Amino acid sequence: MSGNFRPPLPGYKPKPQSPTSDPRQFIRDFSFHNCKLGNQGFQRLLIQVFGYAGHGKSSFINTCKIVWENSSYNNYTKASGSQGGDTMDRRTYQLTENIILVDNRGCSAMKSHEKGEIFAQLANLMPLNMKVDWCQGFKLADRIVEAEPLVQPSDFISPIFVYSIGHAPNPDEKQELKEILKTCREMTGVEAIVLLTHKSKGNLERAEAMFKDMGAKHVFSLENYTPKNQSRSMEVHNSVMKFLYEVVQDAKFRVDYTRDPQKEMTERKIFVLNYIHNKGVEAHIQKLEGQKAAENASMERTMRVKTEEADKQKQKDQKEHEEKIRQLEAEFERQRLRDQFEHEQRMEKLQRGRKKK
Ligand SMILES: Nc1nc2c(ncn2[C@@H]2O[C@H](COP(=O)(O)OP(=O)(O)O)[C@@H](O)[C@H]2O)c(=O)[nH]1
Ligand SMILES: [Mg+2]
Repeated sequence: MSGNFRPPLPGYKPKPQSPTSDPRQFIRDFSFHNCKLGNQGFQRLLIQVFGYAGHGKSSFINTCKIVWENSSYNNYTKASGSQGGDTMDRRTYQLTENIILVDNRGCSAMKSHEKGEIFAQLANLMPLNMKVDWCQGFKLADRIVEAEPLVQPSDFISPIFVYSIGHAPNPDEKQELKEILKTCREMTGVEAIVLLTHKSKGNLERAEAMFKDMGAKHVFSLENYTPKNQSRSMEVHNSVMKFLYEVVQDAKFRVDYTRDPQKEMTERKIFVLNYIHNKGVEAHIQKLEGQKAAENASMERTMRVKTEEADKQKQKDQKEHEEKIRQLEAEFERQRLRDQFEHEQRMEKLQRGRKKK
């Protein structure tokens, strides 16, 4: 257990934090110290925002900050103005004394090594406020080990998967989304909360049904504040407050039971290292199978070329043979005609000789 563990003092009564109190106050006053069993070693609640690049993670954190600070539009996260999104590092944004929003680096297509990176960030195995470089296999495992002194088991993770409904996933992408949510659940022990952005850009009902179908328990949706959409909206404020309230309530509920942050961190590390290892083995097998398939294809090509050449040669031989036969037949015919002519000549000469006699 972490050295930060603080059991409740004798006679200590947690501050009343009933879900019926004012949501803003409930969120602001939230502290793991006020949980039924004390903080059990947890200090900060990390709202871990993850997902594909360009789906609105940084804009969502901006939106949360704007709503929480009740400020006018401010690009706290330097969210890109372009469609692709451009967050290359893992940055933290303080919401309250004990709640931190984490803007993780996303990726455009979840190639297997990039998925390892996503899960390493989500498991909080990568340092905060540092650049995230994508790398594969052992390099990622090495970086996880190097980062050990920089990461805090006392950080409690709430995974938030951000997805733009402006994007209609094809069956392969749906399968991938399912796998990401499943892996997140297996690794953190909780369902990721799904946050749908670009609310007015697609079919909201269909997107909600799709994620519910994939096992998501909580699906929120909103239109983020962006440079093009800065005007204050009651709907956005209500959505963000509802979202934050749900996240905090869920964290509190989970820490009201016996927990061990250090053990959980170790388990997450083992999970990610196994994930990286298995993906490495899969990639190696795929590579070998690819090489075998290429060799087979090359052998088939060679065989095909040889067969074609043999067929061509056979056809050529056949043609030459036929030509020879034709020449022989022609020669034979000529010879026959010559013989016949000579025979007729001889017969004529014989008859002429008989007549003279
Ligand atoms: N219309 C609309 N645009 C959004 C929304 N969220 C983000 N954007 C835009 O989408 C682009 C990518 O957003 P960004 O937050 O940088 O994505 P990230 O890569 O996931 O952090 C930017 O141009 C944003 O202005 C949204 O809810 N609605
Ligand atoms: Mg970003």
